[in-house]
Amino acid sequence: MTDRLTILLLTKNEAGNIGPLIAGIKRELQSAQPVFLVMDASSDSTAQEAEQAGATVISDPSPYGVALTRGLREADSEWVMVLDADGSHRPQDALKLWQARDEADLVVGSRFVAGGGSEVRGFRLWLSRRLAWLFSTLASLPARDVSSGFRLYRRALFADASPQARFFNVQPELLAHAALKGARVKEVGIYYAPRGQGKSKARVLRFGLAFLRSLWAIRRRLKARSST
Ligand SMILES: Nc1nc2c(ncn2[C@@H]2O[C@H](COP(=O)(O)OP(=O)(O)O)[C@@H](O)[C@H]2O)c(=O)[nH]1
Ligand SMILES: [Mg+2]
Repeated sequence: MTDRLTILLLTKNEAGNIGPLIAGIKRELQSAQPVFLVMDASSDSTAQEAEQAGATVISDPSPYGVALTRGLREADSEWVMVLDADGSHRPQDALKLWQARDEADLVVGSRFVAGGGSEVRGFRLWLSRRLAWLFSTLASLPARDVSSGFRLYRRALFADASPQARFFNVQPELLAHAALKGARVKEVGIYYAPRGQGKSKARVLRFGLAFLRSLWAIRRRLKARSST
């Protein structure tokens, strides 16, 4: 079967990173024969590089969260794997997520469980840990690394997700969607490397506030569910 797995990549100026990433995943996931879908918001040659590597490219200038939700709808395979296209997420970990899918509806690649780690230290790691702590204290989500963008989704349970989140705060919102649907969630350790070419698009203040807004909305939704 060739349409079992779609690799969904969100890109904003990842020329130099996207080609080697697709080649690496093809190698590691050879037996799954994945198809590649790229939601591209770039002004560089990312789209051409992705097409040359064999991906279908949809040009969409939307922010990350909006593009991710659209990608989950556009893919039509049983499973959709999403990972960053900047070299931070490694093809060998993609195989780990794929192999963990039995009896799961969502597999989350996590820096904060056994076998996981991060080469990126300092403020960004501190912030991810604080977010993980805040969400686990104030909203009981089914994974610890709430902001991780490395995931394998059983599409049938997520194609109808319509999170309000526009940025990276879409990650905890999709975990809340999983919780509300009773989806089975597994976390597996992944190693987070520094990005390859180019610059991060994260904006700490803007995205931090968006995460806090999501936290409150998620708390309300999960509480309303548990009191019914
Ligand atoms: N389609 C799309 N992709 C984006 C956007 N912002 C970031 N990305 C991609 O999302 C992934 C993670 O973004 P990145 O800048 O590395 O964020 P960081 O890892 O938090 O620093 C990368 O593959 C980016 O190219 C966006 O607005 N639209
Ligand atoms: Mg990155």
